[in-house]
This record gives sequence, structure tokens and C-alpha cells, in this order.
Amino acid sequence: MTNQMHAPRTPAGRAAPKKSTRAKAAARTPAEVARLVGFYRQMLLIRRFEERTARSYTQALIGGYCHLNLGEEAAVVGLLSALSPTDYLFTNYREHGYAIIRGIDPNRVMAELYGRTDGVSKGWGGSMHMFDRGHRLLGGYGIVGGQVPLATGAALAIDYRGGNEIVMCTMGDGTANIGAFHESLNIAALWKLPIVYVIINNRLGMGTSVERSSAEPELFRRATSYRMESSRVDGLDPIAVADASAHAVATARDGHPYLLEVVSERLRGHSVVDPAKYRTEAEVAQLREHDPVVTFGARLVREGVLDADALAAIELEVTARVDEAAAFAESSPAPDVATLFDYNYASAVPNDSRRLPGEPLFEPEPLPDPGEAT
Ligand SMILES: Cc1ncc(C[n+]2csc(CCOP(=O)(O)OP(=O)(O)O)c2C)c(N)n1
Ligand SMILES: [Mg+2]
Repeated sequence: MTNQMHAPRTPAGRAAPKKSTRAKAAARTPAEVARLVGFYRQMLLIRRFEERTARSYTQALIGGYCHLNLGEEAAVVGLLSALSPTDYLFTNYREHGYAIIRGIDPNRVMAELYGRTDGVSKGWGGSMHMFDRGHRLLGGYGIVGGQVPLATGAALAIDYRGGNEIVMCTMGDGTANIGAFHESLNIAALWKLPIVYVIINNRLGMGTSVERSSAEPELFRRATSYRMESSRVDGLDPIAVADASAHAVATARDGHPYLLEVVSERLRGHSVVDPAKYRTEAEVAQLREHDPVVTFGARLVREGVLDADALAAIELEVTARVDEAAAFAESSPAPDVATLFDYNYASAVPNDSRRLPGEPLFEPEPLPDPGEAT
């Protein structure tokens, strides 16, 4: 068991910046360059998609709860880069970026946010409940920690069937204090389940800091109680996250669960309607300085991977993609109210919206005639 940090830390828990030069870029293979540019394009896609989501919300085109991945782009992109298409992903309500990077068409993700029939969950799930079996995204959960035991069960199913897939289950720092988190890690370690638990430590659960809510604020250390391997990585650096994720996924595929803590940032409030008044201006300015999308773009330019023109071309391409998604969502029809109960259960149930809670789903079978009894 190695419970370790992946990189030297500054007092704030961030990796110390590494020296980088253009010579480094010259040594990179075309495949490496393509990978880095791909990371940047994906991070920018999440960024522009989420900014558009916030705008559409204020225009009342999106309703309900809505939580954004702004600030967590490097974490999402790095983590998912290590998954194969047959692996499973469970996450929480902050999942738009995960859905897109998992390969779901951004048009369908935006249509879901708009509550339209072409949405990932046919418009009935909304921001917090995207689900797509084809892409093996098994939710999107609004209950804090709700996904953790379910993901553990999925890993048990894989193990039971003898499959080679793994499960990745992401959650927030606040979720590491939920009872089901501990129960799940315990059973996963005991039964050697193929699962990677990921804590996206954005240092806030709504408005409460990790230090105020967790007796052990270095959350990756929780794994020690379960003799599970774990580590902590800088979530603003997509390459560091990708490397850590690759190690965690390989460990899980080898039959050993893993806990990865990704130290990240939440650039805005908890949800789109939270003005985040609990943060000082100085704190917000510092967050902007470490903005992962801006700093990664600048790093690629500094290292000669991209020039300013290429950066601008990616910006145009991504903006057009997001515009397309918003136009698609707006033109998609709203669901028919008569279909409201169609997707509540996996088994067939009568689509009867007039049934009251507690009333039987089906007419009971008539009792046998006592006269026929022998
Ligand atoms: C069981 C439960 N308790 C409380 C809530 C309300 N709630 C929603 S998000 C949240 C904070 C979770 O913080 P964290 O796990 O750090 O995730 P983040 O929002 O930072 O991604 C809380 C308390 C809930 N949805 N479910
Ligand atoms: Mg949090």
C-alpha cells in the first residue's frame, strides 16, 4: 500500500510550478502534442459550455438546480482520459463536463439542461440527472453520496461476472463525510473490487470549507483506514491528473480499489444561483490567477505546443460548437406531459398520472373462488 502525494506541494496544497522550455516541445512526439492540444480543446469546451449554461439559466431557458464544472475542467479531462469506452462512470450533480468528455453529444447535454425531448435523459432528468447507458455514464445523482454505494455495487457486478471493466466514481470533498462513503470503501477493499473513488476536493461543500467540516482535511488519507492505496494530485494540471488517473485505473483493473483526491477549484458559487458571498474579493482574485484553462493554454504557448493563432482557432471552433448546442436545445420540443411517468421505473408501469401515492400500481389478481379449492 502506498498512500502518497504525486508532486511536491506548496503550503496551499498545490504542486510547485515546474520549469518548462521550448526545448521540451521539440522533444515531444506528434502524438504527445495531439494529446496536449486535445486536453486543451476539451477543457475549453467545458468552460464555454458552462458559461453558456449560466447565461441560458439567467434567461430562464434552463430551470431547476444547476451546478457547473467551472474551475474543474482539468480534473474532468485528466480523469476521463484514463478510462476505456467500456468502463463505467458515476458522478454527482455537477456533471455536465463529465457527460461531454465521456463522448455524449453536447447538443444532447444542452437539450437535457433545457428540459427537451432530445436531451440525454429525454428532458426529464435536467442538470443533475444525466444518464446514458451507451456511454456508460450511469448518472448524475442529486443526493450527496447517492452514487457511491451504487458505483460499488456496479464494481461488484463486474467482479461477479469476471469482466475487465472498472468503475470510476467521482464525488465532492463534502461527500467524504457521508456514511455510505466509508461503508463503500470498506467493502470495496475487503472484496477487492475494481473501482476508483475520486474526491474532487474543490475545498467547499456549498459554503463550508473542508477545514471546517473534515477532521482530516487531507482526504486521500481516509483510504488508510481501509488499507486502500490512495494519492493526492494537483487538479489544475490536466497532465498530472491524467497520469494519476492512469495509475489509479490500472490499479483498479488489477483488482485493487483506489482513492484519488484531486485538489481543485470551484470558480463560482455552489450552484448558478449562489452569489458566494462567503468568499473575499482577494480569494476570488487568487482563483482567477490559477484559472486552469487560462494557465494551461499559456503553458502550451510557452512550451511551443501551440501559437497564438492556433489558440484563437480552437476558441472559434469551441464557441461555434457551443452555439450549435444551444441552438439545437432551443429548437428541440418540450416533452409531452403524458410521458411524465414513462421512465420512472425500469419495469413497465401503467402511465397513469392520476394514481395517488400509495395506491396499487396494478389491479390485484382476483382471489381464487373458495368453492374451487380441493
Ligand atoms: C444527502 C444530502 N444532504 C445534503 C444535500 C444538499 N447538498 C447538495 S450539494 C451539497 C454539498 C456537497 O459538497 P461536495 O461533496 O464538496 O460537492 P461539490 O458541490 O463541492 O461538488 C449539499 C450539502 C444533498 N443534496 N443530499
Ligand atoms: Mg466540494
